[in-house]
Amino acid sequence: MTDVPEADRPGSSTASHTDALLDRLERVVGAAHVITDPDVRRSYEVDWTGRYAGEARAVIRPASTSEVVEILRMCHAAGCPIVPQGGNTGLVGGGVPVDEGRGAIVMSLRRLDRRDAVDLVSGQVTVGAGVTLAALQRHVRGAGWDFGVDLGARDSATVGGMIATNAGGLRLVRYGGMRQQVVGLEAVLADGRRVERLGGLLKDNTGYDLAGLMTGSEGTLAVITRARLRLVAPQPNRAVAVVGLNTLADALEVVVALRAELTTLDAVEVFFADGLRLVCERAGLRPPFEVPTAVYLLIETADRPAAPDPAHTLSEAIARLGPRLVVDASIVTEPAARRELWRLREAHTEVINALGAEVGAPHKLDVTLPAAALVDFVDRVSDLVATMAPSAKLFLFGHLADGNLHVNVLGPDADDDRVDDAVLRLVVDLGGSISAEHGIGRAKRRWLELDRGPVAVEAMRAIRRALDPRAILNPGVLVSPDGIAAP
Ligand code: FAD
Ligand code: 2HG
Ligand code: ZN
Repeated sequence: MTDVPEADRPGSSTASHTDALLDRLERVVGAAHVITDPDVRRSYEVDWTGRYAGEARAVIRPASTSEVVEILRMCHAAGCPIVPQGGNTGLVGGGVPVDEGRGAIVMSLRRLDRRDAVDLVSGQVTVGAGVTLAALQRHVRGAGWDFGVDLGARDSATVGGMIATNAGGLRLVRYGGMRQQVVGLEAVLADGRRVERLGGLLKDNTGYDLAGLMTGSEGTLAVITRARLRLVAPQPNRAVAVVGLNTLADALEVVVALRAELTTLDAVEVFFADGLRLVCERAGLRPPFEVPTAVYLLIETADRPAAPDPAHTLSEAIARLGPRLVVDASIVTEPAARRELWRLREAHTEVINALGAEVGAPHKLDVTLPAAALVDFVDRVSDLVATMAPSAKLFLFGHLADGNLHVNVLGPDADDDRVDDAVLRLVVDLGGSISAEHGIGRAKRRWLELDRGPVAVEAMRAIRRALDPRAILNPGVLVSPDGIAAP
């Protein structure tokens, strides 16, 4: 233990001691933005799936970088853990306080929602960490640009959270993930010192890439307060197809062929018959074909306004694949029809969560496999779950062009991770990654070393120790704080 002033330790013997830090924090952000009422705190304390929950000493809601600086200075001096939180849509339990044991404060960054004018010359924009993805999209589209990352949680997920998790999403095949969009950052270190590089320089070889390091750091290295983001040209000429296939191997053949043929591929998503059935039942959607198929691909192409008819180009490409591969296909261009097809894929997460509310929260395993191992993985993961947890339900879907599958298992208790262990070991054995896009959080910390090896994990720990020696930033997340002098 390092020297935490007695007066600032939560659970100290007198109530006034417990409140001293909160009193000082109230002077920084105003009493209305230090939330201690358990009913109001609750939505900040439970993760989106309901699998991870804890109790915060308070929720604090700063409105500016300078307030974040002051809060961190005080919490650092007091040795009080901070859990940074954006939209709380993360799926690995990294944004909620669980078993901290040190009275963590949740710092919600949502009020950092400033949007600067789009820089039309560079095609970049600077925004606050609390801006939601949907608000960012509206903002930049209004200025004739678009943002390269999109995901189903767009109405709540924030830019800060997306950078902290290095979110991937639905358009990675074309534009890359968050790391590829971040041109610069402003962030506040654990002790309240601010680092900033928001000039938007595309060429900038001046030492370690701090923005790159913060991207994917899951709130363990700094609190991200602002970001400079690269924008992309809008591609409004869109077509969406759902293609029915017999096997995953056929689907992979289709992906290879379409990638070679179409330069306009925006998304290539996969789902399976049982997931589609659940989505149709629970979200009231219509299946795309009269006769179900085993595997479905959702494909979107997007081009500039003057480009040739996208539906024609896509349907010709699908027709060339032939009946050996394609069992059925439906192609649409109208926005409402496109949204309807997209719902078949995007609704998977919410209907699985709704089922989870009845049978127990889903175990969400977001993994990447090398393309050559995907078919083997799907066969083996199905056998594995059927053998280890015969009454469990398994749903698979994901971003096929990226080799990224979302393995959702419903049935095992929240703290029974035997199936998780077996699935993640299989992933590593097949040369994959235990986290494709959601991060490690609390959910996968146990398996980080299995995936990355002891040397890489020790290097991560050393970086963490250097930037946050008192381990106040998200202590239970990503890499074990062992070896760090904990307050
Ligand atoms: P939170 O959940 O609040 O936090 C996530 C992590 O980031 C935590 O560790 C937190 O401590 C840290 N953090 C948050 N803000 C900051 C900050 N300002 N500074 C430092 N650390 C911070 N993810 C994908 O990658 N691809 C998808 O396609 C996708 N689809 C989704 C669909 C649905 C319906 C849902 C519910 C989730 C989906 N997600 C997806 C997961 C989630 O939306 C992303 O992980 C997202 O990036 C989280 O953003 P957030 O603002 O909600 O972060
Ligand atoms: C998606 O691709 C998200 O829809 C969520 O990454 C995945 O629910 C999941 O497992
Ligand atoms: Zn995903």
